[in-house]
Amino acid sequence: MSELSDKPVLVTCGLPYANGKAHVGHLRTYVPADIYVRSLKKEGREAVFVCGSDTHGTPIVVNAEQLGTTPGKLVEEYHTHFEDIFKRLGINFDSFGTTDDKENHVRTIEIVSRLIEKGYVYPKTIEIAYCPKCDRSLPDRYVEGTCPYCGENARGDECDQGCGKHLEPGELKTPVCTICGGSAEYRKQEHFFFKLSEFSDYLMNYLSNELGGTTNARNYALGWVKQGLDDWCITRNLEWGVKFPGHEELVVYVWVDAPIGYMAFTEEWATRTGGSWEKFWKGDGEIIHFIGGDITYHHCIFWPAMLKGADYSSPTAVVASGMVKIEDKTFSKSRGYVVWVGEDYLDHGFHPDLLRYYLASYTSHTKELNFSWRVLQEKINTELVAVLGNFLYRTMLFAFKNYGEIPAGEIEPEIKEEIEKTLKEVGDAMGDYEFKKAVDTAMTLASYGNSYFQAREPWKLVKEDKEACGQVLYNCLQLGKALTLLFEPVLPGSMERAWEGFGLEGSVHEAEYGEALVPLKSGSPMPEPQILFTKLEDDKIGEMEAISSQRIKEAVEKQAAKKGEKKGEEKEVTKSEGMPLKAEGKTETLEEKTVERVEEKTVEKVEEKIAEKFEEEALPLIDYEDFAKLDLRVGKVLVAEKIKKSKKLLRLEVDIGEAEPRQLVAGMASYYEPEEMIGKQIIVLANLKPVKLCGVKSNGMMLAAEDGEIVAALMSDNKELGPGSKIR
Ligand code: B3M
Ligand code: ZN
Repeated sequence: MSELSDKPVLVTCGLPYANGKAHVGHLRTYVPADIYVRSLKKEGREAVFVCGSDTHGTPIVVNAEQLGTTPGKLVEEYHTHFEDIFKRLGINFDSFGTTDDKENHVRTIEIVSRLIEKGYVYPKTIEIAYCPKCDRSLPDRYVEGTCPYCGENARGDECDQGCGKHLEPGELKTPVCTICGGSAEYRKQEHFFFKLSEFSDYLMNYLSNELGGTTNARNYALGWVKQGLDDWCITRNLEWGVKFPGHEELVVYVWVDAPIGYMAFTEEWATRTGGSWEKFWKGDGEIIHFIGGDITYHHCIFWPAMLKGADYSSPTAVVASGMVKIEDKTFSKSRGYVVWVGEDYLDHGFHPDLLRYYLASYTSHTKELNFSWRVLQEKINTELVAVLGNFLYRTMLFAFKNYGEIPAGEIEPEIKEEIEKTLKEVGDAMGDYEFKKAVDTAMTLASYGNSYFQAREPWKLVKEDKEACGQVLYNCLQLGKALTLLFEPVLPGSMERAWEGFGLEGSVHEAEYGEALVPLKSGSPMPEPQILFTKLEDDKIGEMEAISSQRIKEAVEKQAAKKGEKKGEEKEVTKSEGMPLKAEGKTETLEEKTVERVEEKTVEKVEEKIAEKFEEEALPLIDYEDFAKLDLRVGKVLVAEKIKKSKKLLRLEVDIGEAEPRQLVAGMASYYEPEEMIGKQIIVLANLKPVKLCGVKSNGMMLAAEDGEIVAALMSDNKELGPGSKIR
C-alpha cells in the first residue's frame, strides 16, 4: 500500500438505516471497503472490519408509526435483511451490530457525559417546532417548511432541496407537521448544544495535515470549516434513541450515536475475539471510514470534533464514494430507478462476484457510477469471461489433460518480473483507494497470460517437445496462481474455486499476495478444472430489463395516480395545511409500505424541480468531462427513405468514417423529402445507445437545429435560423 505503515487497521462502512431494503446504491460503499480489507489482509496487515445498522433517528420512528409497528420491530427486520445480503455478497464484517445495542448506549452516554464534563455542551432555550393538533414536538423530518437561507422547501434538519445546508431546530420558516399536515408553531424549549465552533482550528489542521483518504472528502470539509462552524444541537424530543444523560425526555441526535456505533461495534468484536478496541480508539491503530460522499460533513466535521473533545483518537482516513445512477437515471425508488440486491439480483441467480467486479471496475471510486444491465453483460462477457476466465480455464484444462499434475518447470525471469510488477502496482492502487486501477492492472496480467499462451502455441509444442511445453505451462500456471491471489479481494467466491483448480492447499482467503511468487510444486496433482465464469446471455439480460421497465412503468402510474389524488385533496384542505405525509393505498404490502417514504417524497420533489427547470430554459452547467463523453461526428447521408409506419421518421444510412455506414432513424420526414437529404452533411452523435423506432434500429442520432417551424439539418443547409435556435 502506498500509505506505508504496519499499524493495525480498523475499517468501517457507513451504517445502513434499518428501514429499507438493500439496493445497488448501498453497495458502492460496502463492496469496495470489503475489497480493501481483503487486500490489506493479503498484504499481511492486521485488519478489523466493522459495521452495523443505524436504528435511531426520526425517519425510522416516522416509518414505524406509519406502519403501525414499533421502531424496535422495524429495525430488527431490516437488520436481519442487511446482515443476510452482506453475507451472500461475501462482505465479511468482523462485527455487524446495531446502534441500539447495549454497547452503543453505554459508549454514547460515556462520550456525551465526557463532553458535558469538559464544558463542550451547554443548554440553550430555542424554538422547537410543535404541532398543537398532534400535541407533540417535531424534530427533524417531522417538520417541513422553507429554508431560511435559500427559500427552498426544506425539512427540519437539512435543506435537502435547495442549498443543502444542515439546519438547526427552529431555523425553518413556516413549519408544517409532516404527520398531520397541519401548521406547526414554535415553542420555547431547552436543548443542548455541542460547541463545534471551538474546534475550528483543530479541524483546520486535522483536515489539512492529518486526514488521509480521498481528496473529495477532505476538500469539501475544509471548505465548510473556512465558512465558519456553528454550534450543533445534539438533543431531540423523541422516545426512541439513546437518552441524553440527566434528561429522560430527550435523546441524543442520531448523528451523535450513529458514528459512536463504529466504536461500539469494535468493542463487540473485541469482546468476542479477545482483541483490543482501545488500540484503535485510544491508541495509534488506523481508522478508515468508507462512506457515501453525501455524509462527508458528519464524518469530517462532527465526528472528529466529538472524538477530539472526548479524548479519543481521530479517523486516519475518510474514503468517500461517488453517487450511483441506475440505467443513466438518477437513483429514485419512487420513480422505479432502483435495483434491489436481493430480489433483482441475487434471487435471479446472478453470482455475487459479477456485481462486485462491476462495482469495483466501472469507474474510479469517487466518480459517479452507472448501473446498467447491458453494461454488466458486456463487462462480464468481454472481461471476466473472455480474459480472466479464459486464461485460467485454458491453462488449467491444458495442464490437467496433458499432464494431470503441475508439470516440471520453474518460474522464468520474464514471468517473475510481470508478477512482481503487477503486485506492486495493484498494492499501490489499493493504497490510493483506486480500485478500478487495481482491477484493471490485474486484468492486464491476465491479458499478458493469454498472449503468452497464444504465442507459445502449447497445443503444437506438446506434440514436439513435451518437456518444453511443460515449462510453458508451468509459467502459465504460476501466472494463474498470482491472478487468483490478486483477484481474490474482488472475486472471493470464484477465486476460491480457481485456487482449488490449481490443486493448491489451504484457503485463498488466508493466503497473502507474497504467495504469488512461491513456485508451484511440480508433480502435485490437479483436479479436473471447472469453468469459472459463464457468459451472461441476451435473454437473461432482456428479462432483467423487462423487470426494470415494468417497475418504472408502475412507478409512473402510481405517481400519476398520487398526483390525481393530490389534486382532489388540495381542493378540500384549507390553504394553511400542507400535504399529509401518509398517502398509501390499502393494497400495499408491508414491504412496499416500508420503503423510505419520507426520503422518497423528497427525491420525488427534487426530480420534479429538475424536470421543470429543463422545460423552462437553462440547462445545468456541465463539466468538460460530460461533454467529452459525446462522440460527435460529421456524416454524409448516403441513403434516405421513408419509414412505412411513420409520418415523421426517415431511415438514413450515413457515412461517418467507419467501415460500414450507420443506420439512423431521424424525425425529419415533415421537413425534408428523402431525396433532399441525400448527399447532405450532418452532425451525428455516434455513441448514443441504439434504440428501435417503429421497428427500425437507430444506431446513433442525427442532430438538427430548430427555430419554431424551421428545422434544418446542419452543415450544408442555407436555412436562416434565429440566434439561440436549439440543436437537438
Ligand atoms: N445511517 C446512512 C446515510 O446517511 C446513515 C449513515 C450513518 S454512518 C455513521 O448514508
Ligand atoms: Zn400535527
